[in-house]
Amino acid sequence: MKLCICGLGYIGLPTAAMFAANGIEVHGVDVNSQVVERINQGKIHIVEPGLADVVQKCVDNKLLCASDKPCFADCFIICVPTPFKNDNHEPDISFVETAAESIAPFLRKGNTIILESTSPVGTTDRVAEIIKIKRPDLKIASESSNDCEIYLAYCPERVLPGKIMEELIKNDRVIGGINEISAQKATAIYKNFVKGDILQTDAKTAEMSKLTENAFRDVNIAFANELSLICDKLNINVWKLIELANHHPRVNILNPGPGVGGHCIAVDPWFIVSKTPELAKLIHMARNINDGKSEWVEKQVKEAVEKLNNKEPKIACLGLAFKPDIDDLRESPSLKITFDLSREFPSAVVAVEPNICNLPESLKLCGVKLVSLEEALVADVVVLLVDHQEFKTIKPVFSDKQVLIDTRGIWN
Ligand code: SAJ
Repeated sequence: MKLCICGLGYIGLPTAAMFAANGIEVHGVDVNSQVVERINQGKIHIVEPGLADVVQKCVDNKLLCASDKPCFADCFIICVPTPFKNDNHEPDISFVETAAESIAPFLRKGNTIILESTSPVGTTDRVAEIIKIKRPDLKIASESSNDCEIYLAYCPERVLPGKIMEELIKNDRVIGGINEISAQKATAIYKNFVKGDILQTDAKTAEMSKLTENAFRDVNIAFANELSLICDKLNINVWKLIELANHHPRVNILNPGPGVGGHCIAVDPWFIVSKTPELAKLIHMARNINDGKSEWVEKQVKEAVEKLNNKEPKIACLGLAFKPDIDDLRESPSLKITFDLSREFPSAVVAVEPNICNLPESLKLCGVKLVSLEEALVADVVVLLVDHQEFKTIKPVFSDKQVLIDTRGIWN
């Protein structure tokens, strides 16, 4: 069997490597020529534990190669991004559409197409439409019958960044076929490395299931963030409260923080909201609560600085990544808070981020300095934004004049 995987990012590359490590010939496609070049040298362009070794071995064994164009294969997997179109959080599926168009000339009878990109409900149908237009000579899977020449299924990824290589193998997977035979064909392909259960359904339910999983986590975190505001008002430690409540056998509340970041939980719920705005009230509200939490933290810092009555206050922001122990700053609430504070208090902000060597340009331009933890801990206002291991393992003592704003509850 030969696979062609379109999109070699955070999901496409680990998936390509996993298939290749299981003896399947994989042809990866990416529009970024530097990414293609790096992979063909056996190197990787993202940080993910355990991935580099597997890619190196598979490239050496000639089971994995990359190119800017698709090729003939037995199965095509689409793992391209689905960002927002505009500030209204409308999903942009144009990369999926372009990928579908690009593989169309290479399709042959008996091929399977699998969409993995997180997508609004109906996107797999849209892929079917594109292929039908481009290849009228082939019978594409349709809902009404199992009689087809091209099989098409939706199979979302569920892996947690930082644990991708482990979770790709052990997590259960949902596979939604346009028709039953497509779900079966796609299942057979993932069985090459997935040890978890493979649960078959239709394409729309599988699309909605991916969005539901992330929206569920977003709503749970929003509940925790709302509790954190209420507890602040009532002078109750919210982390101790949640710990106690979670002792109930049917309660499992997540942790509050400075807001929700990353490319999944803060994004996917909007795909539900934009499809059914009049119905997705709770999901929409959760998004607003989580985004509002970052503004609340900024307000806390501003109030603390005002109270200091110091003409040259120093503010230290601890952590810039979107979650602990990674170097990923994408959609990070900590990065946004640090940026906003540096605009409000020019030359007053220093940052600590143990997982990066260089600050992003946006922060440098605002005069933010990357400093050591030791240097940061003497600032007038210390804002703990990410519960990195380096911070969790210490218990600093602050003077009466210093203010600590601990958004993760590790030094409270
Ligand atoms: N966060 C909190 N409190 C918590 C847990 C998380 O504030 O108790 C924040 C984090 O700090 C971070 C954000 O939420 O800013 C998201 O982090 P995360 O670890 O919850 O999730 P992601 O975005 O790294 O990965 C999620 C996972 N989805 C679920 O757990 C339902 C992962 O399994 C998905 O594959 C991934 O989204 C994806 O690609 O969709």
